[in-house]
Amino acid sequence: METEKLILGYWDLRGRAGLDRTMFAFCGVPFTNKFYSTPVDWFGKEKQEIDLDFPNLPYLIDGDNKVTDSKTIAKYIALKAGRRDLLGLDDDKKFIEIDVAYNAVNDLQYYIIKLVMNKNGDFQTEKTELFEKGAVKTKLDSLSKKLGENEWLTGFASVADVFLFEVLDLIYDMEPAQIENRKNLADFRTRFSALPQIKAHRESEDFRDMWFYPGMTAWNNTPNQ
Ligand SMILES: N[C@@H](CCC(=O)N[C@@H](CS)C(=O)NCC(=O)O)C(=O)O
Repeated sequence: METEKLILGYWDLRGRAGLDRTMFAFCGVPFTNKFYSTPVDWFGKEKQEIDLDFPNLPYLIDGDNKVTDSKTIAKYIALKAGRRDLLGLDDDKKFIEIDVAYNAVNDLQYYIIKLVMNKNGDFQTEKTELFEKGAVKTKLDSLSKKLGENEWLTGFASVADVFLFEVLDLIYDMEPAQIENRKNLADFRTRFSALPQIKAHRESEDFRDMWFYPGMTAWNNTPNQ
């Protein structure tokens, strides 16, 4: 019987590791956060010394298994939990459908991260463009259409739903109307966050609600900023 908890290394915030923490909670896999509070904590020494093929944050350590990339870590957690169904591994068609949806959500996250990382750009103008006419609008509309009246994005629970929740929650914190105006996405977000294991996680010490470090991005957790 394994007793050692999996270790998730990341900054002391939500960021990209939110997906993995939510996935741990969704699958009921215990884990320990290893927080890096300052750049020097990670870049100073540990990044050079840690035994990872591609040193980065987040990383996951499970005994001899060492994994990087937030999206791959989420898949590893599903496997660890014996939830191959969450990856569609029981059916080729499902596997592809989930992966397409997972990557669509990844695109959405990419647009938002790119926007907030551009500290010296015209944040308000770029945000309005992206949200009202650009790539964020298009992708949210497609995700809303794909979800339709279903409970889950592809019709059955998958890793794509966990990622969708994370990114919808980020957009909600940034611009609540973007989610509120798409009723099925708003209902999905409410439903997912009310799942007992997700609610418990969000009230636990493992949860972080700060998306980015203040001062390092064009946006921090204030709605409509
Ligand atoms: N594709 C990677 C991107 C990882 C990444 O960009 N990590 C950022 C934080 S979100 C970082 O600060 N990495 C530390 C480093 O570059 O060593 C993932 O999704 O995990």
